[in-house]
Amino acid sequence: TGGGERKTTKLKKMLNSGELCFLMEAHNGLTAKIVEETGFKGIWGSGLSISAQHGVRDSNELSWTQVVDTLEFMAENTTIPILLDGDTGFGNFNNARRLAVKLEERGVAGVCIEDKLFPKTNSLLDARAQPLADPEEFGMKIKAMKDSVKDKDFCVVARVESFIAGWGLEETLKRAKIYADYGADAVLIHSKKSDPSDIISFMEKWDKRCPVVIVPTNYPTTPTDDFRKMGISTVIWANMNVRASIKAVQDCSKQIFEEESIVGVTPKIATVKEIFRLQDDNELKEAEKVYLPQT
Ligand code: SPV
Ligand code: MG
Repeated sequence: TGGGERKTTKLKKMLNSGELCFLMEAHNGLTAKIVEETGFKGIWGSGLSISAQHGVRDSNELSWTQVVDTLEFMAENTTIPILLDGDTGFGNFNNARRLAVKLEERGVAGVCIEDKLFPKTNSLLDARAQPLADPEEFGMKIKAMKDSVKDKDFCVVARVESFIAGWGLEETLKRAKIYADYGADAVLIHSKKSDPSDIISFMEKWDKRCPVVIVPTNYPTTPTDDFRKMGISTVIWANMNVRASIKAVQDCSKQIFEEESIVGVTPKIATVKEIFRLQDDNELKEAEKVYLPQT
Protein backbone atom coordinates (compact mmCIF):
# COMPACT_ATOMS: atom_id res chain seq x y z
CA THR A 1 0.00 0.00 0.00
CA GLY A 2 1.22 3.45 -0.93
CA GLY A 3 2.44 5.90 1.70
CA GLY A 4 -0.08 8.58 0.77
CA GLU A 5 -3.05 6.27 0.95
CA ARG A 6 -5.62 7.02 3.63
CA LYS A 7 -5.57 4.77 6.68
CA THR A 8 -9.25 3.98 6.11
CA THR A 9 -8.51 2.80 2.58
CA LYS A 10 -5.59 0.71 3.81
CA LEU A 11 -7.85 -1.05 6.30
CA LYS A 12 -10.62 -1.54 3.77
CA LYS A 13 -8.14 -3.06 1.31
CA MET A 14 -6.63 -5.24 4.03
CA LEU A 15 -10.03 -6.69 4.88
CA ASN A 16 -10.75 -7.37 1.20
CA SER A 17 -7.26 -8.41 0.08
CA GLY A 18 -8.07 -12.11 -0.28
CA GLU A 19 -4.90 -12.82 1.70
CA LEU A 20 -4.72 -13.50 5.40
CA CYS A 21 -3.86 -10.30 7.29
CA PHE A 22 -3.07 -9.58 10.93
CA LEU A 23 -4.01 -6.89 13.42
CA MET A 24 -1.76 -6.68 16.46
CA GLU A 25 -3.02 -5.34 19.76
CA ALA A 26 -1.85 -2.01 21.09
CA HIS A 27 -3.25 0.06 23.92
CA ASN A 28 -1.55 3.46 23.90
CA GLY A 29 0.63 5.67 21.71
CA LEU A 30 3.86 3.89 22.63
CA THR A 31 2.66 0.34 22.03
CA ALA A 32 0.98 1.40 18.78
CA LYS A 33 4.28 2.79 17.54
CA ILE A 34 6.14 -0.37 18.52
CA VAL A 35 3.60 -2.54 16.71
CA GLU A 36 4.12 -0.55 13.52
CA GLU A 37 7.93 -0.65 13.82
CA THR A 38 7.72 -4.43 14.18
CA GLY A 39 6.23 -4.67 10.71
CA PHE A 40 2.53 -5.18 11.37
CA LYS A 41 0.24 -3.61 8.78
CA GLY A 42 -2.59 -2.85 11.19
CA ILE A 43 -3.46 -2.37 14.85
CA TRP A 44 -6.25 -3.70 17.05
CA GLY A 45 -7.20 -1.09 19.64
CA SER A 46 -8.29 -3.67 22.20
CA GLY A 47 -10.99 -2.70 24.68
CA LEU A 48 -9.67 -5.20 27.19
CA SER A 49 -6.12 -3.86 26.93
CA ILE A 50 -7.06 -0.17 26.91
CA SER A 51 -9.20 -0.67 30.02
CA ALA A 52 -6.52 -2.76 31.71
CA GLN A 53 -3.79 -0.19 31.07
CA HIS A 54 -5.98 2.35 32.87
CA GLY A 55 -6.47 -0.11 35.73
CA VAL A 56 -10.20 -0.56 35.14
CA ARG A 57 -12.40 -3.42 33.96
CA ASP A 58 -13.52 -4.25 30.44
CA SER A 59 -17.09 -3.32 31.38
CA ASN A 60 -17.37 0.14 29.85
CA GLU A 61 -15.84 1.72 32.92
CA LEU A 62 -13.88 4.08 30.68
CA SER A 63 -16.08 6.74 29.13
CA TRP A 64 -16.17 6.73 25.35
CA THR A 65 -14.30 10.03 25.21
CA GLN A 66 -11.52 8.55 27.36
CA VAL A 67 -11.26 5.76 24.81
CA VAL A 68 -11.25 8.22 21.89
CA ASP A 69 -8.55 10.30 23.59
CA THR A 70 -6.39 7.20 23.94
CA LEU A 71 -6.96 6.39 20.26
CA GLU A 72 -5.84 9.87 19.26
CA PHE A 73 -2.41 9.20 20.78
CA MET A 74 -2.29 5.84 19.01
CA ALA A 75 -3.26 7.34 15.65
CA GLU A 76 -0.79 10.22 15.81
CA ASN A 77 2.04 7.79 16.53
CA THR A 78 1.37 5.55 13.54
CA THR A 79 0.88 5.44 9.77
CA ILE A 80 -0.80 2.02 9.69
CA PRO A 81 -4.56 1.73 10.20
CA ILE A 82 -6.15 1.16 13.60
CA LEU A 83 -9.34 -0.81 14.10
CA LEU A 84 -10.80 0.21 17.45
CA ASP A 85 -12.70 -2.27 19.54
CA GLY A 86 -15.74 -0.04 20.10
CA ASP A 87 -17.54 -2.55 22.36
CA THR A 88 -21.30 -2.06 21.84
CA GLY A 89 -20.93 1.48 20.54
CA PHE A 90 -21.62 2.99 23.99
CA GLY A 91 -25.40 3.05 23.61
CA ASN A 92 -27.86 2.95 20.74
CA PHE A 93 -27.36 3.98 17.08
CA ASN A 94 -27.03 7.62 18.06
CA ASN A 95 -24.15 7.06 20.49
CA ALA A 96 -22.49 4.66 18.05
CA ARG A 97 -22.65 7.01 15.08
CA ARG A 98 -21.20 9.83 17.17
CA LEU A 99 -18.37 7.52 18.18
CA ALA A 100 -17.69 6.71 14.51
CA VAL A 101 -17.63 10.39 13.53
CA LYS A 102 -15.24 11.33 16.34
CA LEU A 103 -12.94 8.39 15.55
CA GLU A 104 -12.86 9.42 11.91
CA GLU A 105 -11.91 12.97 12.95
CA ARG A 106 -9.03 11.62 15.05
CA GLY A 107 -7.54 9.49 12.29
CA VAL A 108 -8.80 6.07 13.31
CA ALA A 109 -9.46 3.80 10.30
CA GLY A 110 -12.38 1.82 11.60
CA VAL A 111 -14.36 0.55 14.54
CA CYS A 112 -15.69 -2.84 15.49
CA ILE A 113 -18.92 -3.06 17.46
CA GLU A 114 -20.35 -6.18 19.06
CA ASP A 115 -23.98 -7.24 19.26
CA LYS A 116 -24.24 -7.22 23.04
CA LEU A 117 -25.85 -4.73 25.42
CA PHE A 118 -24.27 -1.73 27.14
CA PRO A 119 -22.51 -2.09 29.55
CA LYS A 120 -20.79 -5.12 28.02
CA THR A 121 -18.60 -7.66 29.74
CA ASN A 122 -15.52 -9.31 28.29
CA SER A 123 -16.35 -12.27 26.07
CA LEU A 124 -13.72 -14.53 27.61
CA LEU A 125 -14.96 -14.16 31.20
CA ASP A 126 -16.16 -17.56 32.36
CA ALA A 127 -19.85 -18.24 32.88
CA ARG A 128 -20.87 -14.61 32.58
CA ALA A 129 -24.24 -13.87 30.99
CA GLN A 130 -23.78 -12.26 27.58
CA PRO A 131 -27.18 -10.86 26.56
CA LEU A 132 -27.39 -10.10 22.87
CA ALA A 133 -28.82 -7.11 21.03
CA ASP A 134 -31.79 -7.41 18.71
CA PRO A 135 -30.15 -8.25 15.36
CA GLU A 136 -32.27 -5.87 13.23
CA GLU A 137 -31.62 -2.96 15.57
CA PHE A 138 -27.92 -3.83 15.62
CA GLY A 139 -27.85 -3.90 11.82
CA MET A 140 -29.45 -0.47 11.75
CA LYS A 141 -26.82 0.76 14.21
CA ILE A 142 -24.14 -0.31 11.71
CA LYS A 143 -25.96 1.49 8.93
CA ALA A 144 -26.20 4.64 11.06
CA MET A 145 -22.44 4.54 11.63
CA LYS A 146 -21.65 4.01 7.93
CA ASP A 147 -24.10 6.76 6.93
CA SER A 148 -22.55 9.24 9.37
CA VAL A 149 -18.88 9.12 8.45
CA LYS A 150 -17.55 11.28 5.62
CA ASP A 151 -15.03 8.77 4.31
CA LYS A 152 -16.84 5.75 2.92
CA ASP A 153 -13.70 3.63 3.45
CA PHE A 154 -14.01 4.14 7.22
CA CYS A 155 -14.64 0.53 8.24
CA VAL A 156 -17.38 -0.69 10.52
CA VAL A 157 -16.83 -4.29 11.54
CA ALA A 158 -19.78 -6.16 13.04
CA ARG A 159 -18.82 -8.56 15.80
CA VAL A 160 -21.16 -11.47 16.23
CA GLU A 161 -21.30 -12.71 19.82
CA SER A 162 -23.84 -15.51 19.45
CA PHE A 163 -21.29 -18.34 19.83
CA ILE A 164 -19.96 -16.57 22.94
CA ALA A 165 -23.50 -16.25 24.32
CA GLY A 166 -24.19 -19.95 23.83
CA TRP A 167 -26.21 -19.84 20.61
CA GLY A 168 -25.40 -22.04 17.62
CA LEU A 169 -24.36 -21.79 14.02
CA GLU A 170 -27.81 -20.94 12.70
CA GLU A 171 -28.16 -17.83 14.89
CA THR A 172 -24.60 -16.78 14.06
CA LEU A 173 -25.14 -17.10 10.30
CA LYS A 174 -28.45 -15.25 10.54
CA ARG A 175 -26.87 -12.36 12.43
CA ALA A 176 -23.79 -12.18 10.20
CA LYS A 177 -25.98 -11.95 7.09
CA ILE A 178 -28.13 -9.20 8.56
CA TYR A 179 -25.09 -7.15 9.57
CA ALA A 180 -23.39 -7.61 6.19
CA ASP A 181 -26.59 -6.55 4.43
CA TYR A 182 -26.79 -3.40 6.56
CA GLY A 183 -23.32 -2.46 5.32
CA ALA A 184 -20.76 -3.99 7.69
CA ASP A 185 -17.33 -4.02 6.03
CA ALA A 186 -16.58 -7.34 7.72
CA VAL A 187 -17.98 -9.62 10.39
CA LEU A 188 -15.93 -10.68 13.37
CA ILE A 189 -16.96 -14.15 14.49
CA HIS A 190 -15.90 -14.62 18.09
CA SER A 191 -15.53 -17.96 19.86
CA LYS A 192 -14.18 -18.87 23.26
CA LYS A 193 -13.88 -22.58 22.58
CA SER A 194 -10.41 -24.08 22.92
CA ASP A 195 -10.67 -25.42 19.36
CA PRO A 196 -11.67 -23.69 16.12
CA SER A 197 -14.83 -25.77 15.55
CA ASP A 198 -17.17 -22.75 15.75
CA ILE A 199 -15.12 -20.94 13.13
CA ILE A 200 -14.79 -24.01 10.88
CA SER A 201 -18.54 -24.61 10.94
CA PHE A 202 -19.24 -20.95 10.20
CA MET A 203 -16.80 -20.80 7.28
CA GLU A 204 -18.29 -23.94 5.73
CA LYS A 205 -21.71 -22.28 5.51
CA TRP A 206 -20.79 -18.61 5.06
CA ASP A 207 -21.65 -17.30 1.60
CA LYS A 208 -18.75 -14.81 1.70
CA ARG A 209 -20.94 -11.76 1.38
CA CYS A 210 -18.32 -9.92 3.42
CA PRO A 211 -14.86 -10.73 4.89
CA VAL A 212 -14.50 -12.63 8.17
CA VAL A 213 -12.27 -11.61 11.08
CA ILE A 214 -11.38 -13.87 14.03
CA VAL A 215 -9.71 -13.62 17.45
CA PRO A 216 -7.98 -16.95 18.21
CA THR A 217 -6.98 -16.16 21.80
CA ASN A 218 -8.64 -19.32 23.12
CA TYR A 219 -7.60 -21.59 20.23
CA PRO A 220 -4.00 -20.43 19.75
CA THR A 221 -2.59 -23.79 18.67
CA THR A 222 -4.60 -23.90 15.46
CA PRO A 223 -1.98 -23.41 12.72
CA THR A 224 -2.29 -19.99 11.12
CA ASP A 225 -2.22 -21.68 7.71
CA ASP A 226 -5.51 -23.38 8.58
CA PHE A 227 -7.14 -19.94 8.87
CA ARG A 228 -5.62 -19.03 5.51
CA LYS A 229 -7.07 -22.15 3.89
CA MET A 230 -10.49 -21.53 5.44
CA GLY A 231 -10.61 -18.14 3.77
CA ILE A 232 -10.39 -16.00 6.89
CA SER A 233 -9.62 -12.36 6.02
CA THR A 234 -7.96 -11.12 9.17
CA VAL A 235 -6.65 -12.54 12.44
CA ILE A 236 -6.56 -10.31 15.51
CA TRP A 237 -3.83 -11.00 18.07
CA ALA A 238 -6.00 -9.42 20.72
CA ASN A 239 -4.32 -8.89 24.06
CA MET A 240 -0.75 -10.09 23.77
CA ASN A 241 1.02 -6.79 24.34
CA VAL A 242 -0.84 -5.85 27.50
CA ARG A 243 -0.05 -9.33 28.83
CA ALA A 244 3.60 -8.90 27.87
CA SER A 245 3.66 -5.54 29.66
CA ILE A 246 2.05 -6.91 32.81
CA LYS A 247 4.64 -9.67 33.09
CA ALA A 248 7.57 -7.36 32.32
CA VAL A 249 6.47 -4.74 34.86
CA GLN A 250 5.78 -7.37 37.53
CA ASP A 251 9.24 -8.91 37.03
CA CYS A 252 11.05 -5.57 36.98
CA SER A 253 9.27 -4.15 40.04
CA LYS A 254 9.81 -7.36 41.99
CA GLN A 255 13.51 -7.58 41.21
CA ILE A 256 14.16 -3.94 42.18
CA PHE A 257 12.07 -4.34 45.34
CA GLU A 258 14.01 -7.42 46.39
CA GLU A 259 17.48 -6.24 45.39
CA GLU A 260 17.05 -2.60 46.52
CA SER A 261 19.07 -1.80 43.41
CA ILE A 262 18.45 -1.19 39.72
CA VAL A 263 21.72 -2.76 38.60
CA GLY A 264 20.29 -6.23 38.11
CA VAL A 265 17.36 -5.26 35.91
CA THR A 266 19.11 -2.61 33.83
CA PRO A 267 20.52 -4.97 31.17
CA LYS A 268 17.08 -6.55 30.75
CA ILE A 269 15.05 -3.40 30.08
CA ALA A 270 14.96 -0.70 27.41
CA THR A 271 17.52 2.08 27.69
CA VAL A 272 16.55 5.66 28.41
CA LYS A 273 17.92 6.45 24.95
CA GLU A 274 15.41 4.02 23.47
CA ILE A 275 12.58 5.94 25.17
CA PHE A 276 13.85 9.18 23.59
CA ARG A 277 14.07 7.47 20.17
CA LEU A 278 10.49 6.21 20.38
CA GLN A 279 9.38 9.72 21.38
CA ASP A 280 11.16 11.09 18.29
CA ASP A 281 13.19 13.49 20.35
CA ASN A 282 15.48 14.12 17.36
CA GLU A 283 12.67 15.93 15.60
CA LEU A 284 12.37 18.38 18.48
CA LYS A 285 16.13 18.97 18.47
CA GLU A 286 15.99 19.84 14.76
CA ALA A 287 12.89 22.02 15.23
CA GLU A 288 14.59 23.98 17.99
CA LYS A 289 17.35 24.89 15.56
CA VAL A 290 14.74 26.39 13.26
CA TYR A 291 12.26 27.91 15.69
CA LEU A 292 14.30 29.02 18.69
CA PRO A 293 16.70 31.99 18.57
CA GLN A 294 20.24 30.58 18.18
CA THR A 295 22.64 32.23 20.62
C1 SPV B 1 -10.52 -7.17 23.14
O1 SPV B 1 -9.32 -7.31 22.82
O2 SPV B 1 -10.90 -6.29 23.90
C2 SPV B 1 -11.52 -8.07 22.60
C3 SPV B 1 -11.16 -9.44 22.26
O3 SPV B 1 -12.66 -7.68 22.53
S1 SPV B 1 -11.64 -10.41 23.59
O4 SPV B 1 -11.02 -9.92 24.77
O5 SPV B 1 -11.20 -11.75 23.23
O6 SPV B 1 -13.08 -10.41 23.71
MG1 MG C 1 -13.07 -6.06 23.66
